[in-house]
Amino acid sequence: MSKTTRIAVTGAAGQIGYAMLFRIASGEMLGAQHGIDLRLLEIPPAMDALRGVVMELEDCAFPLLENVVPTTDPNEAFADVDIALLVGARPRGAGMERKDLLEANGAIFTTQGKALSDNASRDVRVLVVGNPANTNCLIAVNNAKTLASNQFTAMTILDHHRAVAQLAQKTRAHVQDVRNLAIWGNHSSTMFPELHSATVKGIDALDLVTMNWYTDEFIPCVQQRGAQIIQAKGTSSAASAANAAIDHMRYWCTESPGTTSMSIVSQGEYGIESGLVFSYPIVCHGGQIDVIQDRVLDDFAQQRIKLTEQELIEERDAIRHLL
Ligand code: NAX
Repeated sequence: MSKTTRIAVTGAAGQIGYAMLFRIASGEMLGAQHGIDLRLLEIPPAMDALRGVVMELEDCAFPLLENVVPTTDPNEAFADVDIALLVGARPRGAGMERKDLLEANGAIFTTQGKALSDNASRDVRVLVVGNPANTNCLIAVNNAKTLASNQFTAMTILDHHRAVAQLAQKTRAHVQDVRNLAIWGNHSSTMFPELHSATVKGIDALDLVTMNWYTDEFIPCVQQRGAQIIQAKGTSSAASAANAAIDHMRYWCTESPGTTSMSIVSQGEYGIESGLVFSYPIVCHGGQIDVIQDRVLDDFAQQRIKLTEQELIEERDAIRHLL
């Protein structure tokens, strides 16, 4: 074992936390050479449930798991962490408007951004999963004054995986045959799953499917997949979200198997307003995230991208006082 990696997980007693922690502790995120030190953040009403999760982690006797600290204090949770997975968020309650949801989460991510800034390792990598993930990430990064913007990301790789699976099914191919697909924009129903550069077994995806399937079935399916899962099973995606978060962090720390999608703080790539947390086609190597810069986007793609950018601008404007 070469080093111990300290990993904070917020919302650790929730569904995604439960689906994620055991896989992290078994080494699936960082490999067998990293010892794991878990810092688990929850709110007071969930501490009993979290204690149960900690007992189960102990009962697995994972060889890599060196330490587990459950806490309700963000400063303690983020002390010297190398990785922070911000999963916990306030769900939309009855009668809550979108603005109220943004505001309630704003308070959480302001506090957590400051706590990361004050306490985390100077090269911490942060992934925001809790929704609205892009805008929560925007709030966290703007409140983490001592950290760099490229240390913060939000999760759109689940949407990427969903899109890859749908295209593979449609073309009767294997998911590994699908390349260069991308999710643009917000993790919301305005996201744009783009096929213009995608290939299946080296053939342009748009030569294999009809434009009608692309616009009327594929795009809405990927955009609404989370809602479809809630409708089918009564609870939201948890195992697939945990899997996506593990892949996101593994790719970032090592390299991605080709193109993937991540939301990062925009530097204005493709004309997107700088500072927004926006999902782009990404490639990771050597511990770095790079935006793929040479995509050719037709009018249809550009319109879709503008639409999702506009939603992110509106979300940002609603919480501008927190930045
Ligand atoms: P759960 O409600 O099962 O768990 C959330 C946990 O967060 C709860 O245990 C709660 O006590 C805790 N929590 C709330 N406020 C907290 C705070 N201030 N500090 C620490 N913990 C806090 O939700 P779950 O299904 O685990 O989903 C978690 C979040 O992921 C939700 O916001 C959900 O919408 C979001 N998702 C994001 C996805 C993405 O692709 N970006 C996909 C999956 C998921 O929908």
